[in-house]
Amino acid sequence: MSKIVTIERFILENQPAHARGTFTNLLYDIALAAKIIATKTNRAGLSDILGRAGNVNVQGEHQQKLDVFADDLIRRVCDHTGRLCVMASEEREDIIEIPEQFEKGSYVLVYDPLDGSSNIDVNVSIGTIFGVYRCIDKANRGRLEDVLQPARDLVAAGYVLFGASTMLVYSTGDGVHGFTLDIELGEFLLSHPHMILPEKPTYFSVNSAYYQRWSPANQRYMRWLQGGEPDSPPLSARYIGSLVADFHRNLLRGGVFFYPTEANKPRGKLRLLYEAGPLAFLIDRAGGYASDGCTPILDIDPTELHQRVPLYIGNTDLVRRAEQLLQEEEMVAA
Ligand code: P6P
Repeated sequence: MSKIVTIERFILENQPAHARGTFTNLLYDIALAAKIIATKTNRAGLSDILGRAGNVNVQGEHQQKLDVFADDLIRRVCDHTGRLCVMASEEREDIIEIPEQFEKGSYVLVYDPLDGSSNIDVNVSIGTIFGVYRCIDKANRGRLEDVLQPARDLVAAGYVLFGASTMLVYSTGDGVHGFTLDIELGEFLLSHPHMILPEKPTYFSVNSAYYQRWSPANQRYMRWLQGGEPDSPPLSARYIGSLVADFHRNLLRGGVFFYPTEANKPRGKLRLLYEAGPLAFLIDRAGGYASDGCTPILDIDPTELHQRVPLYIGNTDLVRRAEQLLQEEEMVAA
């Protein structure tokens, strides 16, 4: 029987000495928030928390009650600890400032509190995505400039997957590690140390219903993934419609997820700061690659909190193929 390692013990044993303390405690805070959200999510069908909260978020999407709960909970767990100087959430139009009465810390937390929320009512896996930066301007901590950083400057990123079991997967740069929540103990236990993307991919993930809206290059990419060309890889298709679930499965089995631009979505659908960026950090640490079709996601400088970005993420050679086809299309168009 392998030794039982809680996330707290793992963080303490694996965080470099200089990062122990505030940064380590911030990761605990995120794990605590994940446990609380998990209890609500697991009972979502029972505690009348399902259904719409009656209001619409900054994205113009109907907020589900669980969305509102998760967003508010993460803020309340993190805003008074003195570890953060500012936060940003998918559910809030502006940055989340640290209340005056609390000490400001040195880190920035960006998060999507409950991605895939349209799946809440149909009991399909949903997830939380988070990223942690250092504050840039120590003198004027807690401004938009501290939040708008490229994903390459993340000091940590991860996600919580609320599925058949609840998993927390994170990286501080040295490997990607997965923990599964033991609901009897109320502890996240190390279950997937040093997660590495399999060299041989298994799946491609995309909403193929939008095929007619794509550019010829993206349509050709889809046909290549479907085995339509001599050098096509042997893949199967899986699409859950919940980014964290699709990403997690591909991380374990190998593959590519993409959400390209469309005629009515010139920048795609997914957000750079708190969706594509943290996942790009993770896939990079697990041996894969993420691109907007032209530029590594890690190198894109955000200009707005909620800016969208096309996303191709997974095995490097699969993502590179998309870049090659899109580049050829660019050259033809030029
Ligand atoms: P579509 C969920 O709403 C989400 O933001 C991601 O979790 C998911 O990958 C994507 O949108 C699904 O979008 O257009 O395929 O329904």
